Amino acid sequence: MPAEIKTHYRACNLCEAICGLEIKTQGDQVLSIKGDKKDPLSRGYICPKGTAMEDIYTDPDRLKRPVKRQGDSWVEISWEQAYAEIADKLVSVQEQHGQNAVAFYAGNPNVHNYGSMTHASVLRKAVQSKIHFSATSLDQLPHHLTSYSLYGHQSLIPVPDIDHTNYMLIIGGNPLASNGSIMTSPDIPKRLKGIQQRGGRFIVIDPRRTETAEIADQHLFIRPGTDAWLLMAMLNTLFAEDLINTGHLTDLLVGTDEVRSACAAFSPELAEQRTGVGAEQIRQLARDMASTEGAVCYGRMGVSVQVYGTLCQWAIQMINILTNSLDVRGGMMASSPAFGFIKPGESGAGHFAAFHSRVSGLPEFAGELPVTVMAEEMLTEGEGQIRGLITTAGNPVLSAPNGNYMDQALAGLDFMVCIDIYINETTQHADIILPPTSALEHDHYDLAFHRLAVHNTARFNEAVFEPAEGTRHDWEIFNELGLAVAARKGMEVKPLPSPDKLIDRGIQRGPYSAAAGHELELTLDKIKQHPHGLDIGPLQPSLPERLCTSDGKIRLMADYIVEDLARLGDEKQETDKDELLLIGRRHIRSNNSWMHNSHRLVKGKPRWQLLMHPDDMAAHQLQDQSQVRIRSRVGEVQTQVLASDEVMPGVVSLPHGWGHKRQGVALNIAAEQGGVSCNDLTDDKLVDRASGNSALNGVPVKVFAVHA
Ligand SMILES: Nc1nc2c(c(=O)[nH]1)N[C@H]1C(S)=C(S)[C@@H](COP(=O)(O)OP(=O)(O)OC[C@H]3O[C@@H](n4cnc5c(=O)[nH]c(N)nc54)[C@H](O)[C@@H]3O)O[C@H]1N2
Ligand SMILES: Nc1nc2c(c(=O)[nH]1)N[C@H]1C(S)=C(S)[C@@H](COP(=O)(O)OP(=O)(O)OC[C@H]3O[C@@H](n4cnc5c(=O)[nH]c(N)nc54)[C@H](O)[C@@H]3O)O[C@H]1N2
Ligand code: SF4
Ligand SMILES: [Mo]
Repeated sequence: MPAEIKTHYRACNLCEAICGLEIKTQGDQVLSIKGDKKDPLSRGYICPKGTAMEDIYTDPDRLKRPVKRQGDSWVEISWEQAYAEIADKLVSVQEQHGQNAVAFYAGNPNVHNYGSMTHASVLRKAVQSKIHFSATSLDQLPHHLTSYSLYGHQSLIPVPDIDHTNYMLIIGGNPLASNGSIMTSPDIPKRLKGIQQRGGRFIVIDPRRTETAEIADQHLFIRPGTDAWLLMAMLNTLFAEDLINTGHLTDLLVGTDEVRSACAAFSPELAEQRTGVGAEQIRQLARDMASTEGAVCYGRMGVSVQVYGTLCQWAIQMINILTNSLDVRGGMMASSPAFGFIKPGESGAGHFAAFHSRVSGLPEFAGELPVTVMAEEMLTEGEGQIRGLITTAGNPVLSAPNGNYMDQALAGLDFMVCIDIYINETTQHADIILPPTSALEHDHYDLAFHRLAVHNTARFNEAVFEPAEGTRHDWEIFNELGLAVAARKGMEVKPLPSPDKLIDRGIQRGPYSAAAGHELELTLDKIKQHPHGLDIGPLQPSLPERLCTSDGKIRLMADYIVEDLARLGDEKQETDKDELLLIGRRHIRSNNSWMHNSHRLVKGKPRWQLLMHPDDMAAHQLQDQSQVRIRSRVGEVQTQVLASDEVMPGVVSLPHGWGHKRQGVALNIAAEQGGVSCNDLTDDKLVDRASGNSALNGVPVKVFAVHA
């Protein structure tokens, strides 16, 4: 008799949109994956990656047992042997070279996996190293630093109230490809169209005419890395034209006059020279922000991950604050999640520059050093050199700047262990790989992204499939390896109960709990009764009560902003006519570096080529679709160029996460794909100096024809 057909509901955890899925299964087969129409947040929306959840589950290249390197090959070993050997090697490295000779790198999928978020601390406690890196410093670090210094907590990050806004300025974000970032907003095409349907507008500022720009009311090209000029000129206009309105926040603000004098020198005319956006246009953006009720200025990767990332994110907050767009309907508001609700006294607020990296002296933030120094900390000899590494769900060889240098650094380590499902560009350097179960095999509650959602909901889903026999979830690996390391050191570390129990505790202390006197009296059990997700309602103004600063005020200026403004003002304008500025690109069918082993996602025409403006191609005597060499300070790659007027003259675009032909990679479908790694060009010395975040956009390169 064929197995029974079952219907499961499960949120997708591949990107920040957290779409509800309806999954039909029979036995251990997936029959279909569709959007869950009853999910109050995603409303039935799904993107092509959602259906590829099946491919991760069935991927023959996915590891299910620990593997140990033996020369150029891998042998399966038992969990017990793996834990014992890892504990022994890690502790030996520490005994020989000190506690901090073992470092951690945590990649992006950790924040999409609640068990990793709740349990990584067990292993950290046992290892006792203070050297931590994560994908945060390739990404949203400027947002954390800005929220930490303005609002007193790194996670009190306001998000656009996209469902009620009447004017949205999107700078350096492409939500039609990314499905929204630091703005969990599934069904983004409809949400953006909704702005237009209520008579509002949205504007995109981007060096590329992106999918989002195509449907926007207006698109403005901007020279990469120059946004700070535009944003400062908008602030300048707000003061010059007397457009400041600080609404209900007025009494909380400290330092408005300092902001006024800081932007005095940044006129729209200067900004025009730097950015290529007309001065009058810039003034109009400022006037529209000020005159529209329910307006929001929002910036993402393009402005966060560039040389002025922190300054840009700070200026964006200033624009919202000074146009009465913060903490108001239709503006930017903090979400109110059932778990992880930030209020005064909440732990994890962050700290900044408590110590600095050994070689380049970049500051820590919240206990993490910038990834951009990870390789040099491994390759530079001396006390404090990193000699052992634990990676969890990360692929820095393809994700971090100067990938070849990273590759070299990992190859030289004394010991490396990876918690990962694949043997890829990074994990191939491991001595032992510990593979966790795949997403469909464990339960799920999104800890990170309800916190950044444009509408408050809560959703818990049971596992779709029983985990394969003898496998472990990420959280179990953290518990078990943590205990093994502690035992080897003769210390005691307690394992944590399963993640569902931990979040139930958090929910029962949260804003909708009986303890808080809320009528919902939420518990995890109550949330479980809503498998499509529980609707808790739209975003609400809440900031004055939730500010986590010591005096309950918002201090607008910070020293690092003053320093960065001086750096901006002193900056020379580039004059090398041969130089082009490299930017990234995301595509709806790709996800960072690790979804290229799904046939259904990679099929069709290739998407990894270099895009270049036809005028630049003519100036460089290049033919469309020909092979080109791209050279930067740190490296050179060869790939195919496509002529495209999507990118502005002077700019070239190459997506990251490709280039799977590196030796040792065991990803069969991915390795058949063309393309090179964009991060073999990006420069580990090009950083946002305020935060230490990498500058992966706006990298100077030269492009040459390849002659047969
Ligand atoms: N399909 C898909 N979705 C994803 C991901 C993915 O890989 N694929 N990754 C996920 C992750 S980890 C993240 S962080 C988010 C990112 O989400 P987004 O930030 O929305 O995505 P990007 O496509 O990187 O958008 C950055 C935009 O900035 C532009 N840009 C580059 N340089 C500059 C500049 O100097 N100034 C300005 N104004 N713009 C610039 C680029 O052209 C690009 O359009 O996406 C998430 N979602
Ligand atoms: N040039 C350039 N570089 C970029 C970017 C860019 O826009 N341009 N974007 C940056 C951004 S925003 C980000 S977030 C980073 C991402 O950088 P990383 O996080 O380092 O890289 P990912 O490609 O997300 O790799 C994820 C890894 O996790 C594994 N994995 C997937 N699911 C699980 C799981 O459930 N458990 C475990 N243990 N492992 C799992 C995968 O096999 C893969 O090895 O890349 C950054 N790099
Ligand atoms: S947009 Fe796609 S990848 Fe992102 S959560 Fe939704 S279905 Fe998953
Ligand atoms: Mo990211």
